Amino acid sequence: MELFDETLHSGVNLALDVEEVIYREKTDLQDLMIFRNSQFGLVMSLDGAVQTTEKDEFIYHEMFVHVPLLAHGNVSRVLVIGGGDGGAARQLMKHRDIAVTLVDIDRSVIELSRKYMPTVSGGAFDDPRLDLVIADGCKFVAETDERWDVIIIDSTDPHGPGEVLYTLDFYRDCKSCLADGGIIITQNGVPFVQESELKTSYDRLGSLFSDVTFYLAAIPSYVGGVMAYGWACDRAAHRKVSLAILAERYMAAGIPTDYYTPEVHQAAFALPLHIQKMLTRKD
Ligand code: AG3
Repeated sequence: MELFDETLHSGVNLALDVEEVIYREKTDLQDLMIFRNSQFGLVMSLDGAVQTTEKDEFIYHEMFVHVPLLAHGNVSRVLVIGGGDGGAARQLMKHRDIAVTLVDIDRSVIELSRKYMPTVSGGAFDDPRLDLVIADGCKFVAETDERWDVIIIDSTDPHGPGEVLYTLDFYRDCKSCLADGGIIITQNGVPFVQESELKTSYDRLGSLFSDVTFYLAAIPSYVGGVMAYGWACDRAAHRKVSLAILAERYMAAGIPTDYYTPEVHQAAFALPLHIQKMLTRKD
């Protein structure tokens, strides 16, 4: 059987059985593959790195979306940068009274995800509350005059085309299109194997925002342990919302989930000491 061999991190490879290749294409922008694996179901990879799998995407996307939305408590507009598979968009559509702008650079990711992995986006791209923009996310945030309550940066890792989505300039432009009290959430890699990425994001976001931290979730197809989401805002109260209030908001929102609970939300911000020690700011 063919083996998918992810070589994203030096010295550690993730090998997945390829039961069937569903689609493979090298686009102008990236090398995309969709294949079937017995544990993860359908898997989408970009440039040799697992992006989304049918079986565990709910963990990644629920924590990406419901944590900032329920922490904030009054979100009406969300900007997603990347996220062309539609997984974050599907979670966002569970919330009432929401308008989403999704900006992805590669239309083929969206089309292929809709076609071959339809459960990931679950109809989000047909929802009138979603405004799809095919554009470079960096350019988009630099040029727009609009404002959003939450910005979700659902990027690839900081190598190749995704690298610009980790720069100080990009974070600064994102900040300038945040509404008052808004929150930015980033995909910040697996700290055990991507320590320098974590430190760099902490320094960059920390130079722009007063409340910067990370929260964690284990995504089985992202090798190396728990993954970190970056959290940046200027309103510390969002992070200190009580369990009772989170539970109230969760009930009121009426969102079906399989990973997220208010307790998991709170606990995700507890950082093990070795990760806290990575976060020493140099400014
Ligand atoms: N965003 C996260 C990709 C992380 C890849 N890292 C890895 N395989 N260890 C992908 C987009 C999902 N919506």
